[in-house]
Amino acid sequence: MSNFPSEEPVLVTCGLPYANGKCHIGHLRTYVPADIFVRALRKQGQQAAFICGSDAHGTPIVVNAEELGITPSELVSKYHKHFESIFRAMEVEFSFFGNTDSPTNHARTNSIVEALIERGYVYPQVIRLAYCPNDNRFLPDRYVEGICPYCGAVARGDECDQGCGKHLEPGEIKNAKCRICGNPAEYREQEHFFFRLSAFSGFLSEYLETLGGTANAINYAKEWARELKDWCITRNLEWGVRFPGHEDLVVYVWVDAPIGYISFTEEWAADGWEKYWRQKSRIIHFIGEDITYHHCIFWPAMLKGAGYTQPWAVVASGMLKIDDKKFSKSRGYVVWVDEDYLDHGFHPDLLRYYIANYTSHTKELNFSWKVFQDKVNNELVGALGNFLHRTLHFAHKNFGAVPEGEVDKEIYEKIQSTVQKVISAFDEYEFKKATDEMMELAAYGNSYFQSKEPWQLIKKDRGACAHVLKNCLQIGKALVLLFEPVLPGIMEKAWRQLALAGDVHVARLEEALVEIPSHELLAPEILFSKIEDKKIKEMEFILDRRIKIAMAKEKNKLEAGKEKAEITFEEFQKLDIRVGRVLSAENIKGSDKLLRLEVDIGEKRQIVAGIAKSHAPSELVGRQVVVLANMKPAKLFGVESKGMILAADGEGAVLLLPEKEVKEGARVR
Ligand code: B3M
Ligand code: ZN
Repeated sequence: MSNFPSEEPVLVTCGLPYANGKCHIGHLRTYVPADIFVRALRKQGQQAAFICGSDAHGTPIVVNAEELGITPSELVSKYHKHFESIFRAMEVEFSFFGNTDSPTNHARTNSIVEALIERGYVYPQVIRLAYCPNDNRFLPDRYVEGICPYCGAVARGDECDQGCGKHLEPGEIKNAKCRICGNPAEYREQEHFFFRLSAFSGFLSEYLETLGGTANAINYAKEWARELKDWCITRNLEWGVRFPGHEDLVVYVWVDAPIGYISFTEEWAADGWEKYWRQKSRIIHFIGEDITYHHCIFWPAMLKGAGYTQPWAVVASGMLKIDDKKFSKSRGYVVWVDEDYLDHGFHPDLLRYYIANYTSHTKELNFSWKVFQDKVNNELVGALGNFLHRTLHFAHKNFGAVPEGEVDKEIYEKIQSTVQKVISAFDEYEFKKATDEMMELAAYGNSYFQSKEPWQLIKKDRGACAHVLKNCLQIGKALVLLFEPVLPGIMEKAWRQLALAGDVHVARLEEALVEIPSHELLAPEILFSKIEDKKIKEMEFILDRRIKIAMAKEKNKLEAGKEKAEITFEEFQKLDIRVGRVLSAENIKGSDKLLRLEVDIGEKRQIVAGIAKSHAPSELVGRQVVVLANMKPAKLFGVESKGMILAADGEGAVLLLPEKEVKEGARVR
């Protein structure tokens, strides 16, 4: 028995992307499977609303806007548009894509917070908060950096993002430093407001027994529900939803962000939203597993407290890796959906398939261009594309139409059992299993075609050959219906090539068992093409270069940040710095960085300098340079070096020059 269609209305949501940066594959790990799931529901005759929107508030937005010198609202509007257009391009089709700064969300948040206050679930308390005496302000969430009190990792504000992943309450972080000026923070007292999460411990323990979704979310949540701390739900910020009655406070972003799910439903269906949020319904949240606590603990408690319907399932995706390294924008391990994928002409469906099929939804997904190429070439081109194309091509060439005649019972049974397995895999949010089953039907089709040898049969028995092709075309129809949720764009083309009427996105899965009608066929076009090695090399080069640039930046930042200890004038006087003139220069064999120079510094010196990447030997000869003459001699690549050429960090090494020519050997002091 399948879970769908159900009597209760179904609402699927995706975690709201912060509107503060571009969309990368890490985001898609949640959005693509959610979109596949919704399309699969519709294929089973289940109506479903699909809701998402930009997360416009909180310090992730404010800090980034401040760094860019624009207003939070400008930042949000820029990235809101960006996400909308990427989702459209990736065929992630939300019923509604809202913005948490909308008047509806302000109003809904107010009404929920007021309900919680009225019911006694919110109380004031004076707490100690990080405060920067230099910038004269409190330091909420991402404005502060320090050490996680639970695991000792470097953490920011409200989250131990590099270590244990715990949510951190204001004031909890150790060794707090201001992120604006870098100075140590002080602690100051102020009144804030708390949500009485601890009062929901009993409710949550029971609720989590019934909550559906993936085990990675539910099991963790059950552990956490045993011991709950109240949550501080107010912040000292200008940008956000005002806390009722307090002009200087806004609500914590994790209050108004999930409420966005409700207000977007309201904006989408003004009269219809209550059937999802006030009555029995199936609310299914797709999220990244790092925000499980917010969705399985905090959010259901808030909904319960304010009298709203709680989620029916929480589906948490595992994290993303790039080339087996932890995903990291700052370290360059990132694949941007526009500039690294769509802009290179890759079809969105290929990446959708990769995301669905690489591994189970709850496991870590590794993205590498090589594996991407293999999966596209072997599975989409080699199995699915091959079957559809050879079938269509052969049928068109020899019959010009879908042949008349019956489809074998055995073929229907195979299709039927595949459909069943795919549906039960979707019921368990097992997108890999579902797509593996679909691919298995393509493989079955290929071996059926191969074993029947229609290219021989056509010469001997045209009728028998037509029968084989009819069976293949029926399998083709089933494949297109099955794959539509995963490959909506390409399956739309295939549907037309099969001369099928109506809209493939609306057609139901049960039609897979309805005989394909004998329409005329047009010459089929190629549906999937192989990705060349050259293209993959290019993509790997782009990723590699980004990682290298990020590493260099990181190194420079570290070095720039290192304050050197003071020295005395006597210590400075120990340096023998002189102006010299380059007499000769040449590359050193075996090294692409080093040059061997002969420099006149009042005496002739041989110096090895690491400047080959930025300077050709010929452009150096005759130039004046500045040399540290009493550098301890060293051997580099077997060449002795007595002295060091001075240069500034910049684009490569930037050599120092005296303001005007001086005599060789002139001292620098
Ligand atoms: N904006 C993004 C994240 O932490 C955050 C999600 C909100 S969902 C209500 O993944
Ligand atoms: Zn930690």
